[in-house]
Amino acid sequence: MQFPVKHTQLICGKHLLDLSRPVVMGILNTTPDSFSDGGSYYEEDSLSLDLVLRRAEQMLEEGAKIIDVGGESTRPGAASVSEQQELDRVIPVVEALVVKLGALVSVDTSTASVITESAKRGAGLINDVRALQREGALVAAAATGLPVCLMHMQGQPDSMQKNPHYSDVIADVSDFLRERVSACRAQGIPSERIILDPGFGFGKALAHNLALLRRLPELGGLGYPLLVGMSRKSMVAQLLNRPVDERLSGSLALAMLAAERGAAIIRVHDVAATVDVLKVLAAVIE
Ligand code: 7PJ
Repeated sequence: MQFPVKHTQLICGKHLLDLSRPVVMGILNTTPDSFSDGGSYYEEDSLSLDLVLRRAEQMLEEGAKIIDVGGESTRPGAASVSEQQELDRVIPVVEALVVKLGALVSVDTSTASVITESAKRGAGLINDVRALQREGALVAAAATGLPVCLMHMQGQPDSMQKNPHYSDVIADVSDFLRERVSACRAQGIPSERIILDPGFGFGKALAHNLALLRRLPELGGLGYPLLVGMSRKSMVAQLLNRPVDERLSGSLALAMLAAERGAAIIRVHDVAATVDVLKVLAAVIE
């Protein structure tokens, strides 16, 4: 089996991202209330750039190729952030990671101004759980010239897990992603700069998440690299009944299964362990 990615080299600003083998994206949340690593970089009540830098450096040493910086928690029930709060949290972090570590930084945002400002500070990838549907986001993303990750979500973060429903989850997700690809292309974003993500846990019951994982190759068939994020999510809890700090084995199993089914970018909290798993997989697949 080959990893079925059509575009194996993604130009992310100054970085060239090789996707001929699955790579790890390390999660760095600058929110005080994210469900897993939230608040870890706060001293008293303010975000410590020093702690953020140390964590990012560690993830890079462990083999992460991308650091995904987020300033808005999309966890169900999370406090909403203002545009200014998001800018204040994200932009200094993007700048520090670029200048001090030379990292390939992805910004997890739906906000036009955060997209624009992050790109100015050297971010290499736009990762939007709302697939550039917020006002101004698509135009802003197109203007950066950077690759974009378009994710599927049903509903809105505060209510999406209440009663997710699909007639056919694979068809619904692919139809949505295809529509967003068209919108991007119409705005001048070339297909070489598009990444797709089924959005595990975003308006999906366990059965939906499992179906999407099982049938991930069909989404790969759309012709774009796939990014997946299942790390420590509630699907692991539902399968294993574990609290958030005991979901490593489950997350690793899901990472392996996704990579084996063609995922190109695996978004995780536990970088070192996931990199090991992917090395083993690559050796077997060769
Ligand atoms: C995802 C994300 C994901 C992409 C989050 C969490 C929630 N971006 N941002 N895909 N999840 N592309 O990490 O649990 O699944 S935030």
